[in-house]
Amino acid sequence: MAEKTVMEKKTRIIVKRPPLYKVVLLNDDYTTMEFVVAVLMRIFHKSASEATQIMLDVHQKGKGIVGLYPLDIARAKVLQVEQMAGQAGFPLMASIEE
Ligand code: TYC
Repeated sequence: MAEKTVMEKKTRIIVKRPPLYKVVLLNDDYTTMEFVVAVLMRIFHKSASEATQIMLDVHQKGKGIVGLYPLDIARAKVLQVEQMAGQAGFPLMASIEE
């Protein structure tokens, strides 16, 4: 029996990376340095030394980039920071920049 000829259309799959947004941590006068380091380790998976460096940078400059994430992840991180800070009674804030 003759083999069937199957014409297959080639499909080109384009995988687009989502745009990334900066999660920025803001300095304040009340949150303890120790707590900021704990937030950076817990929520942003930084090592103790990375977290300490970022915290000191934010403390000195007023704000600093913590990481780059797709928008939904960035929003979730900001909420987690505010939730963890609120529970501990600190005014620590984070924001998102393009
Ligand atoms: N400025 C705070 C202090 O002197 C420490 C601090 C650092 C707070 C970074 C917030 O994002 C921050 N205790």
